[in-house]
Amino acid sequence: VMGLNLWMLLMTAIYFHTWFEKLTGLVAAMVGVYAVYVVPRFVPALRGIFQLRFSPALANKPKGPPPDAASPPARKPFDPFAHPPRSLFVADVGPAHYLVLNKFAVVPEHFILATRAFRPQTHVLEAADLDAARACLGAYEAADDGGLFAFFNCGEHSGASQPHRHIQLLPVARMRDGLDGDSGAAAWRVLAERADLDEAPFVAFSETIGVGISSADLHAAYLRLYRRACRAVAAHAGAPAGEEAPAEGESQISYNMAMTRSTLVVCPRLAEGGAVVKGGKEVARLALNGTVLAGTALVKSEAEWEALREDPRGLEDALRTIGVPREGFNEGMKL
Ligand code: B4P
Repeated sequence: VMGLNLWMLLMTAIYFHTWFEKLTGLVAAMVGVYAVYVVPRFVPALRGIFQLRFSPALANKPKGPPPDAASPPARKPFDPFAHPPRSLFVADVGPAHYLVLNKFAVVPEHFILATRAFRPQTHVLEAADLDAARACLGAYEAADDGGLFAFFNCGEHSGASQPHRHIQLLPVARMRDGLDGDSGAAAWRVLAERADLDEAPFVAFSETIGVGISSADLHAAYLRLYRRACRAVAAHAGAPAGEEAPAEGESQISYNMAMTRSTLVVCPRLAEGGAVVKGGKEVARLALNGTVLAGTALVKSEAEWEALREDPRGLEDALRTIGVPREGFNEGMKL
């Protein structure tokens, strides 16, 4: 009887633990509990506001075991988008995609568009991926005036961590919430849509996409931008212009893509992070993903946070190293 009681106690504990985990995930996703502070910072190179978010809680986010080439992992790594819990599942989008709430949301209502069947995150996007993202942007805009910012991280230098293909969606109004004072909130705009994107310290390519753009035209615009990014990386490395990058299969470069209702942007990436230097010493590394194209960065350590608050030029220095440097880029380079 005692054995049975212990077994029931254990099962009850596992049951509640699982539910607790799901519930905390759901609550975190809905309210964005991971963002503790948000401050707008002036970045002179962009002549505007760049927001910095501080989330020390994320520094302790559970990580998988480090890859060990000598002994392959005993179990397949966990894929959060293979069988999402019902508490995070939002809705199907067409036959091949669905929406799931981000379990580690920094901005409230951050959600994710994942492929139903596994597709590699490192492959060139298909027309159906872009169509599904566009459908989300359109549906959201009809319900809320702020619109959505969609981003995609591809490759080892892009900030991506999950290999199952997914495009992330952030409500613009929620990104504006919490900015210091009315002036900060009023001044902040999604970088991908700003005219001074061309003045960012890194190179990014953009095209205007009309509301009624066809699926084929949208995919063609993406491929044009992706290929320009591939050529920029090759030119930066001093490599001769090779063959055009294929329209499918493994991406030739790391990049971030951003999509809004009016703009599509591809930013080639050469490094995931840039050094934050204080008093001539590197105090931290600022890691950046596709949210950089919204005009925001996430900081996880106190040292990084303090260094960047004291001297926002550290942010510019980091931005200069994550991609193909803007300085001198147009000189003698034919894209
Ligand atoms: P990836 O493309 O693979 O990587 P990422 O967005 O850079 O996030 P990463 O996982 O590296 O986490 P980080 O600490 O840098 O996207 C994977 C996505 O799946 C992430 O959104 C992740 O949270 C989500 N996910 C993982 N496990 C999940 C699960 N079990 N169920 C549901 N979703 C799951 O960043 C932490 C979070 O902060 C990320 O969401 C990131 O996108 C976001 N973030 C980073 N910079 C930000 C900024 N400036 N503003 C707002 N949010 C920001």
